[in-house]
Amino acid sequence: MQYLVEQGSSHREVLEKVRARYGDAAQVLSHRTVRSGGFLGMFAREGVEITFYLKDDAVREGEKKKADIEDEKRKLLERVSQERALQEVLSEVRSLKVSIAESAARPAPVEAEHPTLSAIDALLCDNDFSPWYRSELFARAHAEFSLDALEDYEAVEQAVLEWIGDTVRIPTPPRPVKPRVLVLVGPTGVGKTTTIAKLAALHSLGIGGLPAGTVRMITIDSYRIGAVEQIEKYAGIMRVPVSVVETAQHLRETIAMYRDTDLILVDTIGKSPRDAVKLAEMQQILDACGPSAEVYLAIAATTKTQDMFDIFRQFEPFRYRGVVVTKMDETGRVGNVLSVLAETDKAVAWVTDGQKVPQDIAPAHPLRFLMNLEGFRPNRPKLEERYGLIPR
Ligand SMILES: Nc1nc2c(ncn2[C@@H]2O[C@H](COP(=O)(O)OP(=O)(O)OP(=O)(O)O)[C@@H](O)[C@H]2O)c(=O)[nH]1
Ligand SMILES: [Mg+2]
Repeated sequence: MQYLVEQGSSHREVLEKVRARYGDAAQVLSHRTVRSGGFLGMFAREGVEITFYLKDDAVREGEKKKADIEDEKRKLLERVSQERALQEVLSEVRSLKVSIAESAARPAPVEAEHPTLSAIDALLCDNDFSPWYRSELFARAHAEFSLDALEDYEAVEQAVLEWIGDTVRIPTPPRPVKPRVLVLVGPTGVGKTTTIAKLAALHSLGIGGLPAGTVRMITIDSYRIGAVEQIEKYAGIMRVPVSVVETAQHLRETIAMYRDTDLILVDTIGKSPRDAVKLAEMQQILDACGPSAEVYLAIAATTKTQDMFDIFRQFEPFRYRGVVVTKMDETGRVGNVLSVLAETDKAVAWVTDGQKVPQDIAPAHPLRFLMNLEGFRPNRPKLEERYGLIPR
């Protein structure tokens, strides 16, 4: 225990000093009268000296407080460093997310270790083939080519082109019905009306794989400014009649009225694939076309792969029997179209490659895609042997 001493002129003064400094912890042990000051024992003044000690628990209390403060400090520091660590983790997670997104955008690495496969992989990337499609091709290349065989670049390139061509599925000819009702759905501005006009012209002339016959166009697009004028203009040029309808019921009646027509082509309003309400209205329109109506989804070749997947999925409830790929002339890269078609197992019925009506449309054929691929050198005669000549 530690003893402490304090002096002052009176007992009260000393006690106040002690209390002020140590509070209740100070326990007075003794006090005595002392003489202080003066010179050689003369003129000294009388005073009081108090001896005291500090209570143990007070010391402990003090120490505890000190320890608590230290503890608090330590906890605070820990919290700060945890917080910092958390921030670091969060920032790492953020950068990881970014790099995952980037690597998803970038084609995934495939096993393209052989120079031939690396070169072909680079071409596939250039042509916007999806990572899934590329990895399928490479799995097949690994299964079918030995290391020696991979040395023959042209043979591998040719085989890959054939495998790509094999994934292009053309719809089987529909059951003959009269009238054949063909409906085109799809996002806004992809070329539905133009395609309807092209098909109408081909059919009335009996070219492009469509038998000659009577044709009528029906449009339900009376909302968009200029939509009716657009199709009426085509109708006038090609001498194909057109009807404008406004409701599903009106459409049903119009189809019934023209049941002797060979082909009725129904042009619909462009739908944003995100507009669920409008898509529901579309279902009523399709129901009005009858159970044997053939629905085709028009999609622009310039659409980004992921958007194309979304569009295919959004229009899925309409059970389209095939796809029309439009605006093929606007891109040299059709790997996106081929990947999405293959991945969703959809058939492609026609391709369009320009604004001219009716010239810029043709029935789909594997070679139309294969001959369009950037950087590949397709052996046309060999491919024609496999897929037949491109129909005119
Ligand atoms: N380059 C190119 N342009 C095309 C093709 N098909 C259509 N277009 C053009 O694309 C634009 C839109 O065509 P529309 O036929 O009006 O498209 P839509 O899908 O009917 O549009 P909405 O009815 O508004 O949804 C027009 O300028 C067409 O000339 C094509 O194959 N290639
Ligand atoms: Mg239109």
